[in-house]
Amino acid sequence: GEGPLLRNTETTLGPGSKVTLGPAHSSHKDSQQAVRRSDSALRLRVAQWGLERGLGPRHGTRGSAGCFSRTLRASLASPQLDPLGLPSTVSRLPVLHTGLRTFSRRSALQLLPLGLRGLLQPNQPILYSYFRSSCSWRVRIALALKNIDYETVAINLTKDGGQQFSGEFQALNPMKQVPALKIDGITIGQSLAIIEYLEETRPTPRLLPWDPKKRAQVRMVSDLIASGIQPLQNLSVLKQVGQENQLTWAQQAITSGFNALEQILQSTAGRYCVGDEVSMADLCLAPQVANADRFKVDLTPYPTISRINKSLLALEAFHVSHPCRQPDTPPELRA
Ligand SMILES: N[C@@H](CCC(=O)N[C@@H](CS)C(=O)NCC(=O)O)C(=O)O
Repeated sequence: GEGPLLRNTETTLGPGSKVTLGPAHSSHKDSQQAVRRSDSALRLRVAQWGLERGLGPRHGTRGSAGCFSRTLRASLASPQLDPLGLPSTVSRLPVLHTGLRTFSRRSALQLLPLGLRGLLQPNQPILYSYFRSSCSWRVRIALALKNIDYETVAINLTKDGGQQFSGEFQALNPMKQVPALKIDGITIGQSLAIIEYLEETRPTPRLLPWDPKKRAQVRMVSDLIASGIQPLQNLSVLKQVGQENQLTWAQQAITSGFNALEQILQSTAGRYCVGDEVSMADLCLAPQVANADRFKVDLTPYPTISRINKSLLALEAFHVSHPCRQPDTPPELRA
């Protein structure tokens, strides 16, 4: 069974995503004994800790669980306790989790205690995606930030008259649009619904701020792009507009949206769209700027949009999910 330390340990996710452990370990000596007595119970506890926070099986965070375990063991064996009597490294777990994104999948798996490997059966999500689709890119960024392993099924929007129109794909997404994400036994269409689902089931790192006002601002910026700009310059609309009008149509849609967005961001932005934390709004922004580039929109009137976009493109999650680095990116567009 569990040692006294483990039985008494409660974890909660507080504001600012800090992890706090409830009843403290009675002493460092107890902690060490608990580690010796119940290393396997500790592993289970760690697995449960991760599961409660949506970091468990199918979430591509196998390495995180290993990292939690390793960190816990290391910290329990170390004399450095914080003022609450908690191993100081424990309270920094989410940071460590975030840092884990630098591990390769293979090495992350190696970190996992053997006992957990059996628990964590891979049941990988499938992303139906097109390399150039800005809405697919939004979701790819979320998956990368949250360190979720997934498989890409490419839906080529132009080949064969558009693979989104195939009966097989329509069964998955009757809107005949990418992205769609098959995850946890359901298939979800609409990029923002997908991102919010990921946020609710895999909350680390968070993409919606705790503060309701900031959260509203994140949703305002996201909706401005996802409802106010992108649909107007989407492929199906451009087809209706006709070849000769496409460029001016798309430029007009993006420009009028960006005029509003630039003004809004001047009051909401820090380093990113809302304050200094990457949020869902940023997941919408960078792909929309890429579309603006494609349609040769002059970005000089949008210094805030341009500055934020530059910061975002420097982040690993935006880099790996970029249209020029996808399994279906044609060789001539690869970078
Ligand atoms: N609101 C949807 C929009 C999806 C969408 O417009 N997808 C585009 C690519 S970014 C698409 O599949 N277009 C195919 C078409 O227009 O035929 C979302 O956010 O997921």
